[in-house]
Amino acid sequence: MTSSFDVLNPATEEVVRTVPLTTAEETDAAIARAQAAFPAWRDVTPGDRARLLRRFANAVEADIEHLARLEVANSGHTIGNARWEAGNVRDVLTYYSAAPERLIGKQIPVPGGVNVTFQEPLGVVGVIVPWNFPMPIAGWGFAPALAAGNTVVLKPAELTPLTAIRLGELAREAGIPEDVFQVLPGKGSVVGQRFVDHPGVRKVVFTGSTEVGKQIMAGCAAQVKRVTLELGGKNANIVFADSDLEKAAATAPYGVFDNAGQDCCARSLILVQASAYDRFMELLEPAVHGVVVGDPGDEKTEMGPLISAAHREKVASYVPDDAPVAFRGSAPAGPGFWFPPTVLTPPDLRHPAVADEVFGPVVAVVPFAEEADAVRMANATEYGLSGSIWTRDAGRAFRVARGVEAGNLSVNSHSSVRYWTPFGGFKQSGLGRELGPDAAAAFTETKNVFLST
Ligand code: TAP
Repeated sequence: MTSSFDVLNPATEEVVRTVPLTTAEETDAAIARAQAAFPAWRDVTPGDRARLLRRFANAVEADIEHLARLEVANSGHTIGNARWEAGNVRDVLTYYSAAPERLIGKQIPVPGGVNVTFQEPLGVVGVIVPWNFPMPIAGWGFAPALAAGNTVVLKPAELTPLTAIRLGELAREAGIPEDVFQVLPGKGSVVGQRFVDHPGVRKVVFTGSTEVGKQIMAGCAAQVKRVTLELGGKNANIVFADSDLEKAAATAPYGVFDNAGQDCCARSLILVQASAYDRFMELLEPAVHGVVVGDPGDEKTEMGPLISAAHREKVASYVPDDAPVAFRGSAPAGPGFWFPPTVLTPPDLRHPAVADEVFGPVVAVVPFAEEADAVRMANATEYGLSGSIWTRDAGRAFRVARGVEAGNLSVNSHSSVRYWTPFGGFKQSGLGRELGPDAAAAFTETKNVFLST
C-alpha cells in the first residue's frame, strides 16, 4: 500500500504538504517506462533535444519566484539563496542545452582504415539528491544526463521533495516526454536502493553522506554500474597573516554559516596564522553577532533554521555544556529547528568539531605556525572537497592550493560552485566530477568503430 510523508516547514514545524511515497513496485514500473522511452529520446535530433532543454530552462525562469518560495517553505532556505538555487537550475539547463550539438566523436586515421568514435547515451540514469540543496543538485544530475540522450528517474530527499516535484511538472510543460524525466519522491532505502539494484538503471548519480555513498558504490559494483558520487566535506578556510584580515573575518561567517552550515563545502575549520590569530578573532566576533538569523522568507535574513529536529540534535552534540565556545550569535526560540551560529576554539585538534563534518552552524578556529603546518592540518581528514586560502602572496596561494588535497579551492573568496567549471571531491568526498564542460560526456560511453579501407 502506498504510504505518505508529511513535509514540514523547518521554520514553523507546520505541515506544508503530504506527499505519497513511491513504493519499490512503483519504482520498478517507472524504471521500465524510462527504459521504454529511451530509444525515442536517444533518437531525437540534437537540435530538437537542445530546443527542449532551452524550453525547460525558460519554464524554470518563469517559475523562479514560485520555486524559491516553495524551497523557503520546505527547506528553510533564505529567500535570496532559494532564488539563486532556482536560477542555477535554469542556468545549468541552458548551459547543457548546448551539449547535444557538441557531443561529437573523433575520426582517427589508422593503418588500413579509419576509426570513428561516437558518444552514445547510457540508457536510464538514476539521480539521488540530498535535502541540503534540493534544486541545484538535482539539476547538476538531470540536465547533462538528459542532454546526452539518457532518460532520468530522480529521487529527491524524503524531507525535501517539493521543488523536485515542481521541476518535473515544468519539464512536462516544456514538452519533455513524461517518461523521459520522472520524479519519484520516497525513501532512500526503497526508491534509491532500487536505482542501485535494478539492472535497467545504467548509472547512478548520488549526492549525500559518505556513509551511504560507500553502500551505493558497493551496490553498483555488483553490476559494474556507472556511478558518480558527491559526498561529505571537512573544508579548511586558511587565513595567513599577510591577508586582508578585515575581509577574511567579515566573510568567514558566510563561508560556514550560509544555508545554516548544511553545505558540503562549508568552511567549518578556520586555520589562522598564529601571529594574526588575536586580531582575526577580534574582527570575527562582531561579524558572527551580525549574522541575521530568523524568518527565511524575510529579505534581510541571512541564516534560516536547520532541516529537522533530529538534525538539530546531531549538531547540538558538538556543543555540549562544557564546549570551548568563544562566542555565539543569536537564533529565535521556536517553534522551528533553530541553532545559533557558534564559534569554538578547541585546544585539542582531536576535538570532534575539528575532525567531523558537523553540517550545521558550528565552526572551529585553530591557530597554525607555518605554511606547511596549515597544509598538513587542512589535509588531516579523509574528506577532500573544498577550501579557501586567504593571502596577498600569489605564489603562496598557488603553493597552498596545490598542496591541499581537495577538488574545489578558492583564493580570497569562499565561492565553490560555478557551473562552467568542474565540481567534485578528492579522497572520500566523492568520485567523478559534475558541472563544467565535461559533465555531459560522463553520461555517455565511447563507441569506437573501425572502417577498413
Ligand atoms: P544521505 O542520508 O546520504 O541521503 C542522501 C540521499 O540518499 C537521500 O535522497 C536519501 O534518501 C538517499 N538514501 C539514503 N539511503 C539510501 C540507500 N540505501 N540507497 C539509496 N539512496 C539512499 O545524506 P543527507 O543527510 O541527505 O545529506 C547530507 C550529506 O550530503 C552530507 O554528508 C553532505 O556533505 C553531503 N552532500 C554532499 C554534496 C557534494 S556535492 N559533495 C552536496 C550536498 C550534500 P532519504 O531522503 O529517504 O534518506
